[in-house]
Amino acid sequence: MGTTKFRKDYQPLNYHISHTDLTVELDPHATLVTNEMKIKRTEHGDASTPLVLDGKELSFVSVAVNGRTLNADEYEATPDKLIIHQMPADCRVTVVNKIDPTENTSCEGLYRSEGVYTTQCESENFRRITYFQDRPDNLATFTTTVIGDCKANPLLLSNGDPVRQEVLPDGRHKAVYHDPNPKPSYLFALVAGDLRTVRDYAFKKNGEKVELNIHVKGDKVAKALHAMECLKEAFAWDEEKYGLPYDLNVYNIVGVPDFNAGAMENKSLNIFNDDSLLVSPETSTDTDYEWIYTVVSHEFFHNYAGNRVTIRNWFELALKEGLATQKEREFVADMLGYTVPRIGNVKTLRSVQFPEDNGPTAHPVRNDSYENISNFYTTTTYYKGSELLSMLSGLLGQDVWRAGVKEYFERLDGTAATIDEFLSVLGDVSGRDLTQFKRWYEQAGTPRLHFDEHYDPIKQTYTLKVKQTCPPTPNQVEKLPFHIPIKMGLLDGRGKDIPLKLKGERKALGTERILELTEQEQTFTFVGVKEKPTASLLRDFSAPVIVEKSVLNQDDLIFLMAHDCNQFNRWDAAQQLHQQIILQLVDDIHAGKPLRLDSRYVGATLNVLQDKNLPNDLKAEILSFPTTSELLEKMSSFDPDALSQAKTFISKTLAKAHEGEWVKIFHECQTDCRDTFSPENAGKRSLKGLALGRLMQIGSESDHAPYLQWTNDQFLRTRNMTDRLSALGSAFYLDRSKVTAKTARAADQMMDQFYDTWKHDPQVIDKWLGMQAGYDGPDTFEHMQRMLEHPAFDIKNPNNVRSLMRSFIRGNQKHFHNPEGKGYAFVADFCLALDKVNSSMAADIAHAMVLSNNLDPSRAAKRHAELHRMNQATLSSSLGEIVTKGMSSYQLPDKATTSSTNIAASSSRVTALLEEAKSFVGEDALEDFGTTTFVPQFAAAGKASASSSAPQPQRRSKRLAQKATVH
Ligand code: HT7
Ligand code: ZN
Repeated sequence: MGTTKFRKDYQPLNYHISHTDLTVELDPHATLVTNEMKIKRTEHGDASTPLVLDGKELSFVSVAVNGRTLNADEYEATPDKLIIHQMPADCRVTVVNKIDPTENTSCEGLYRSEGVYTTQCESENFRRITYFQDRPDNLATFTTTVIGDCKANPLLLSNGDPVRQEVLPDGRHKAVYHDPNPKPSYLFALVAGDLRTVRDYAFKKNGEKVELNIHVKGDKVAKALHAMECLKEAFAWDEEKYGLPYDLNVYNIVGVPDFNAGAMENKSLNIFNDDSLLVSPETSTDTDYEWIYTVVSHEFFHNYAGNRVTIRNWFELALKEGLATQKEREFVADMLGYTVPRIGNVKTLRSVQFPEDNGPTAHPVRNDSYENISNFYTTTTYYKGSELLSMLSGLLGQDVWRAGVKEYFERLDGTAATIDEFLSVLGDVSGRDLTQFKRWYEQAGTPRLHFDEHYDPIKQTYTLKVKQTCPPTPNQVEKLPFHIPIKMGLLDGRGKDIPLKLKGERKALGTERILELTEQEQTFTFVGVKEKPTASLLRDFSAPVIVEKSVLNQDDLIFLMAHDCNQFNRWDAAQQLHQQIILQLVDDIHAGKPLRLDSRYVGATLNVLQDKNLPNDLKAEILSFPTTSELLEKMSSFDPDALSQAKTFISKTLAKAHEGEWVKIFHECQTDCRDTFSPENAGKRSLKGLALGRLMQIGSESDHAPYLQWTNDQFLRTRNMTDRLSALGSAFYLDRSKVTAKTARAADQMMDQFYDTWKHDPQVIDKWLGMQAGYDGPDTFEHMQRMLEHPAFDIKNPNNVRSLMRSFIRGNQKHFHNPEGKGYAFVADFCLALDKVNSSMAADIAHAMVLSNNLDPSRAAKRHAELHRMNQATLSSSLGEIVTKGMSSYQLPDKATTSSTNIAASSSRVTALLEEAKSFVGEDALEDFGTTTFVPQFAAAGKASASSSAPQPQRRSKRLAQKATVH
């Protein structure tokens, strides 16, 4: 385990590296790095202060100061540190070292991916390339010379604008780049390889032209066109909405197949995981298309949020990540619609971030301590961080919010900023005191709300009492009240919003407003309320809270599901209802009672199915059940088998009850242009996929139903990957012990055929691996073992690992939580092997393994035993930290109080946050295939909305409407 670092211990730099001249002579096994730094002592150091440079696994060659090579007694060099004892106040330090990019399988520092040299330096991996003050507050300009073989590496790239290119006499060539914007080392990037370029241009408002390049392997060029369109949209949007024009002449994106995350925002040279960049209708789902909007824009928005204004230290990580995520969400809403992507965000919060906030590794959005920074890329940092900014935007109003953000970038341009500074600028611009709001950054844990209501028909008043609490989290027992915005409305008996006038106000302020809860307990009294209303609270999920006590009974939920003008709350009412019904069924299973569904519930879902005004994608979301992860966290006795049984029962019963409607939908939602992406087509395919999944529930019981045939036909005939996968999943995810032999055979045949057709395309094969991970049969573990040994699976490829293993843990909970602990043992063995290859990915998988918060004592003991076994081995520090935290959450049975409180979740790491959703395939797909299978269950994005009331995709401006060219 590393040592703990504390925010309070931050020390400013003793020396400042202001410029770096870096020469990288590429060689597969012995790349030579020459790093000449201009260094000045700051006011914090003196003549006796040594210069301490970070390194990691470097082969030191030499060091010189002002051109004089130092003697061995003048410095200390190890693979991980370089210390120079006597430093002049102002000098040039030249360090030479060697690295081996081919043997580097960590996907950190400089490594090779499919023969292409590439880098990943965030957080602390520039030190894997050369010795440096590898911390975000050392801002330096960079001139980078890349030297490589002309044939193998015709394209040489680094940050900034190209300065010159030259062919050398020995068959190599060199390219020089200069980045004029001082930047921290984590934003450094270098790429060299044989890549083709998709080129286009964007124009700033002032008429300046910017070259946009996407560089990929030759056979992938066509798949990069959608990303180019997204980039152009993001480029124009940021200048239009926030007044932030791009600041260099070139913007490069490179796609590589081996990458630990979704993408990286290196200044003017973004590096992307192929899977977050490349799409085609034949090989990609609608969610993949939507995902590209998310990731491309996220990285683009970092150009200001993190690059122009960076962060003082890693404790401030949420400053840049929260902001990039918040802007990406605004952008996606403008491009694809608001409600359904918002639903995706909330599912992620509830399935992953809330458990994390509830466990032993819970941390405030602005963390105060950490051991391993790479374990700090959590859903709390990104998604809760972004929620805080959405709340601010709601409280200040969008115009003031945007003006405040712009002012922040202007005032702090070229500096390494803090969350305090950000809030102070927003406070200045808005004139609001944000002192209490800052507690959201300082206090971990998810606040709980208790609502009570009282209607007085005589006085015609409606009183809403709200109480907030927040459970203790590590090192934070007492919590002060949060500033919680509660967006709300009140519905009359016909489902119309009534005017809202609080006691003491002169007139009603519209029919929707934000109540600001700032006390522990507060009462809001509305006057002039002529009938008892139904409260629609926390519209659009206006604050990341858990409602522990609601004012709504099942009739109210059914009413809101049908009438709430806030589409998000229609979905949320349905989710609460599904959840209550499912958890009741689980109780009935435990009590041995016969299972049945309440006719009001069956009727309410029929109404949704038949509602002509609901957009297809939203309909599919409303009719889908909460995720298994979310439900497992809420079960009083943890029982994935019973939960699976209850979910199967409910979806089969509803399918039978509404068979005719589902059949109608299946036919109505056939898309005309089946192979293209558009929000409208995506909505249709989403609902059609759900229809097929539900119908196959019926079809799997009898060989006479036509649905297996429909599934087969759709699978064989479609040219669209969403349709192909929804057909495949509808058959493959069925519980093998319950289906006819014909269905099982057909499912296996489709899987084999899918592999044969697509084995040349790694992106599609990742989908196949993800589906294999959802297999539900008596031989699941043998099946998973076969997959690990399959030629399609390579442990060195992070996408393969995520597709197979994370999908198994997250999407196949029934088998992952096998009562004998086989799932935990299987994952533990895998993590031990992976740790030797890629420790960040090993930590990521282990993180998923320890996430669940609510295991029964027997499973908790089995998981603990596996973590203990892992801990006996020599682990990397990142995996070690997760394992130790996972173990710390376990209390020995004699100390345990109840099954739900003795085990706390451990979820400190989401290495591949942006990528996470992409590989998720699993059990939830069983009944919700069309909707949830490829919706990012654990990441920010959701499905596009085809809603007519949702903002429509912006028209592409003429100046961006030209076609990309290939070079
Ligand atoms: N800022 C980037 C984070 C990132 C990362 C973190 C840990 C390990 C590998 C990584 N690759 C990229 C990505 C982003 O948030 O945009
Ligand atoms: Zn980011």
